[in-house]
Amino acid sequence: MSHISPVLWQFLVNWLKHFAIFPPEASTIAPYADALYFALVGMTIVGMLLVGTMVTFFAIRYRKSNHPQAIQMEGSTLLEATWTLIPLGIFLVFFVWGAILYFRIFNPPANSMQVYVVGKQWMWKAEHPGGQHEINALHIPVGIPVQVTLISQDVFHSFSIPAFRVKREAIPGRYTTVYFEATTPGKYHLFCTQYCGTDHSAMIGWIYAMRPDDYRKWAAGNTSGASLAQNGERLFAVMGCNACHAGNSQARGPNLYGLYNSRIRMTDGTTMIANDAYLREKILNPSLHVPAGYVPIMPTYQGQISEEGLIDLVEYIKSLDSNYRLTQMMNKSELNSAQPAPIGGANQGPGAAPLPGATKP
Ligand code: HEC
Ligand SMILES: [Cu+2]
Repeated sequence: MSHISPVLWQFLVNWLKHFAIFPPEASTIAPYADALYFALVGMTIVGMLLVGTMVTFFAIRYRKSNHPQAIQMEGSTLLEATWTLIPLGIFLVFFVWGAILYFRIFNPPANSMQVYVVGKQWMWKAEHPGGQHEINALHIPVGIPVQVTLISQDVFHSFSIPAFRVKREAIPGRYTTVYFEATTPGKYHLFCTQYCGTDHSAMIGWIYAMRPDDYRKWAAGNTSGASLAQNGERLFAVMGCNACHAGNSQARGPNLYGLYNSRIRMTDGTTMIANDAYLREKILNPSLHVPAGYVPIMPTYQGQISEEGLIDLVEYIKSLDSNYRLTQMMNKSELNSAQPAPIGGANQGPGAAPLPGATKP
């Protein structure tokens, strides 16, 4: 190989060594995604060899010198049924397999740790509910499911962590979520995989998957002093929301306590779940969906508040819900024990004093 330039050779060796095509499997779903991927590749290779061999074999066997006169064949139902039903069966196997994987990927456990990520030209801004802010970096604990709520402040971006086999669009004006559970501590690439302008290729960050203990230390040392909910509470007062949402009998707007994830009946008779998207939409476009029994007097805050501010407000309104608080506290107590406690069995930890009336969802 001496005729290859040594630089190129070094590059190739390094590239292969670091599995540039196949990043490490560092999340719980990575092996499942890879299994499906390799099965599809394997099946494609088998199909290619089968067809290729047959084409070559028949081309030689029935070449013109052997068979100068072509013979007209009529159809064979058995043959046609065979080559229809066998591939159909194979494709259905992959359909079901893919569907099962899809549900696994798109159904985060209810007690997932929440993180918000705002994409903008050209950076990723991550915000932890505890008030840790990061740019082009995201610290997470291993062994705990993490749900990232994504939004873009300008154009489409795509949040992709190859080592975790996850990718989700960050869309302007809409929350999307992606969830993963890291298995191996380490530093992994975060890419934007949607062309988003001049510096798209520089929109790269790092995921730091840490042992829960290390993560706790990092989180304690990097807090900005105020949690997102506390920032939100401040905004709630500054923007005058509490003038109408004070939660007392004179208030002109609905009480927001316990609102999160509840089912709201609208004036037009439909119902909606008060999820993150609903809360955000309500602040920007209040007259779009009006809860039954209220007059649409809430002003719009469009253009007066950044995506980060909206996240703070949403997180504040979420914190008014005792179920949400409880699940987030369960995560904290999981983090406090050196060994990640099994999901659902973690609410005996010191930080998880039971809330009055709180039930596990
Ligand atoms: C002028 C009074 C007023 C102000 C100020 C106001 N709201 Fe509202 N809000 C209302 C009313 C009335 C409703 C119910 C009717 C509607 O949806 O328009 C409502 C509905 C809501 C809802 C949906 C509640 C539900 O039960 O579905 C949310 C969430 C909300 N407001 C948040 C806010 C936030 C956050 C702010 C500040 C940025 C704010 N509001 C400012 C009056 C107000
Ligand atoms: Cu981008």
